Amino acid sequence: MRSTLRFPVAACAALVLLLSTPAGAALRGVGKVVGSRALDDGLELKLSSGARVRVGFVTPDVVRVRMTPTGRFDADVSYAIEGAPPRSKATRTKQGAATQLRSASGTRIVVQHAPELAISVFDSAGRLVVADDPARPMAFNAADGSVETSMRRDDYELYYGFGEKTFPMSRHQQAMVMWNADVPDYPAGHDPSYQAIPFFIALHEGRSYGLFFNNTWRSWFDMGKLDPHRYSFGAKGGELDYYVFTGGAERTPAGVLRDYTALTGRGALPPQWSLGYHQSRWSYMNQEKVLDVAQQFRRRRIPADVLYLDIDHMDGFRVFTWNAGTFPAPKTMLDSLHEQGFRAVTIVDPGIKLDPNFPIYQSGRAGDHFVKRPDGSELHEKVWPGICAFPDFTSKAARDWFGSLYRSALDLGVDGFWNDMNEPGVFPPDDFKGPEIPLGPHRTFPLDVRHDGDGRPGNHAQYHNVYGMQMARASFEGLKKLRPEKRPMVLTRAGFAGVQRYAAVWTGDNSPTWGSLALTIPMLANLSVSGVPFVGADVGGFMGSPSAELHARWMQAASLTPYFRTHSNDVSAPREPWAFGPEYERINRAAIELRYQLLPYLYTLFEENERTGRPPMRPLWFEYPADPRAGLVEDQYLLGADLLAAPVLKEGQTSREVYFPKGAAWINWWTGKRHEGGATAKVAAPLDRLPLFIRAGAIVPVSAVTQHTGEMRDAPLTLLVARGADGSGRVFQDAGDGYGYLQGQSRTITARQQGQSLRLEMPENRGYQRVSAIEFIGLQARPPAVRIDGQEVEGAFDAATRRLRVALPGEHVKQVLLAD
Ligand code: MIG
Repeated sequence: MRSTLRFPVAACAALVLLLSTPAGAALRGVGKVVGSRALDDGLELKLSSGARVRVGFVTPDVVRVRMTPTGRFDADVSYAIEGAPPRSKATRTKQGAATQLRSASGTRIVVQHAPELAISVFDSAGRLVVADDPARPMAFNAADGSVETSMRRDDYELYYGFGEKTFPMSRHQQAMVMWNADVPDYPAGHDPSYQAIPFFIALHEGRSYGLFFNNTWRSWFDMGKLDPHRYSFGAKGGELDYYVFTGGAERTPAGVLRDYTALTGRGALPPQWSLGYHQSRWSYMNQEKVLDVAQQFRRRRIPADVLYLDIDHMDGFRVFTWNAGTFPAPKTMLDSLHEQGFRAVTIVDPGIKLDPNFPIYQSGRAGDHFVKRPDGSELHEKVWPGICAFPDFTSKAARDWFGSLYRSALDLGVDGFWNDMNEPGVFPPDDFKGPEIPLGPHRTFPLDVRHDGDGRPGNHAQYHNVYGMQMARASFEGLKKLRPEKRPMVLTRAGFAGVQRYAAVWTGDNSPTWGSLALTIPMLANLSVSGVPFVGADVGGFMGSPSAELHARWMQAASLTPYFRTHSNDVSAPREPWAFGPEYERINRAAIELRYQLLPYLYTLFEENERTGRPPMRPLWFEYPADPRAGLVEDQYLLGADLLAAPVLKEGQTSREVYFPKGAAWINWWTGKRHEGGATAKVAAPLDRLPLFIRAGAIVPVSAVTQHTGEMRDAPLTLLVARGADGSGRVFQDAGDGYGYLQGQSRTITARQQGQSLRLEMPENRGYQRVSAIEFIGLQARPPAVRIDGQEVEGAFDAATRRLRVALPGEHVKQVLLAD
């Protein structure tokens, strides 16, 4: 009775509101269910407002909700997802004014039909996952196309992910906007940022779920900022289309990310060289300088794999050209780099110079590949080359055309590519009168320009957020077509959900400040749990010149981040590892050497990522969701499950507090000292050392230091065995490039320690790094005897580091025993 009374009143009020306020002001609830139709995977509902909702299962543990204000659903295609999302069978039961949908795993959706539609999701153990907030039902504004919804929030629920955000580790009680923006010199808290990924992982009482709002329009999340008892999200257009990842029975963050990346894709294994050290600056101005930098690395014995050519290598900033004055012989230069074991990456911007004599402009125009204004004229905006036209990367034809342009660079020998300015970011026009403000509308395309949308034409407001990701896709797919036997190396600044399928991501123009260094951990860790494994920040801070100390600490902090590149702007002081004098050269070399030692481990983590979605760089809570203190740690990160890095992030510090997550014990990499989990300790952090810990029980491969990855094949490998708990480890090895590994051309070494025994399984070695030694760390004292397959051997014990090193006679060894 109450509901039938209420409904007309609400409807009248809405009508009055619609009539009496300007168009665009009225947000109205979807109303109650007035009709429903069974679907294999769930239900389609007709709402009293005219909206329609579909709710059902994608997989038994993943729920999808779609709401269209118009009553018509869009074609089910999305840039975030390859192909159509799967559907999974639902069993329906009617329960009074509600319908219950049950999946094969026992996950349940309860759909309440009246007084207003309300959806809640329960996991297979019957625990509530998410529930619509009845006080703020799913709603839309028919006049401006916006959509939104709200969920009830527990006061202690934390949220992570959201792509690239400058907020603290947990984003509870933060409000965020998804709108890719060029934001040089961004301070903490500046939002939006270069990348929009409308996905988060929630964590409460040790259990997780994930939510992905698959909408490319300008969107927003309020995670309890306005009202701590609810969170809300919405967008300026499109459907309210979201997925809830329950995380299965375990409800772990890893389970959530597995399911999210099963939907939006995983980063394919990168070429091994791209995990080495990258040295960049804006710009190495001529080929002599590039070769000089390369030679210095080799002469000074500082490992490095990649050098970068920023915009000045081009002829008047025309993409895919070379400045004939400063780079007269790019092929000779690239050949010389390759001989020294270097790879080269060139920058590729989206803007194509409006120059009737520029063949790439001509072919783009002839092929009709450029973004257009509503009147059909080519969009012209100013960027580095001057006035430019811009490929419409939401058109397959334009992507194919742009991808084919990489041929000339590949033929010369360029190894990888760097997509910049693809938010897209543009300069204000010459006649711009307005104030030049950050995030001003003049910094990107006008919202009414047209995009193909792969056959679903729309304006820039709809496709802005995928422009950069589709540029990365054009690059990736073009490279794959041109060099099918190689893994493409693409780096992108802008992106959207699913960008991990195409590119590595760096966090743009950060600042040379201690605060900016500290921000790299929550930024990169949250990007990682947003499904993007290959992430890094410019070492030293892009926007100027760091002190020698800040730079050295930044090198250490970044040395175990997945993408490790030093880069700086055009007015900053030189920043090669030797630029700060001999003492800092030694310190910086040590940071890079540590990176090269751990490359086999990092590579194995990338292989794991491709199979499971678990990122190489992990926030502490990701591995320790049940430890409430782990959830807010901002200044430490895990590399895989086994290494804990606690970089120094403050000036002048030579020791720091480290929190050891509960559920494991940790052994100091440098001293062998053991720390119990669930406690904090002060540890030494001299200027030349990254505080680093290995999990007791872990087994981690460590390579001899090489000068670049091309030398690694011949470098011996040590298995570092962290004592103090049982456990296991694996090492994935393959050719380091190409796709043979998908056909079984690889091997996985496994090792397991149980009590005093270490068991090894080393499949036949078809030309990979050879395991030549075992090193035990975390020993209390020198063990009385060591036996390899029953034979007593001598080990070398270092009392200072409590490490025992045992050489292996060969890879046939099955067991190493530490006798009591
Ligand atoms: O307007 O290519 O973030 O890494 O060095 C600046 C010059 C354009 C911004 C990138 C930065 C790059 C710079 N670019």
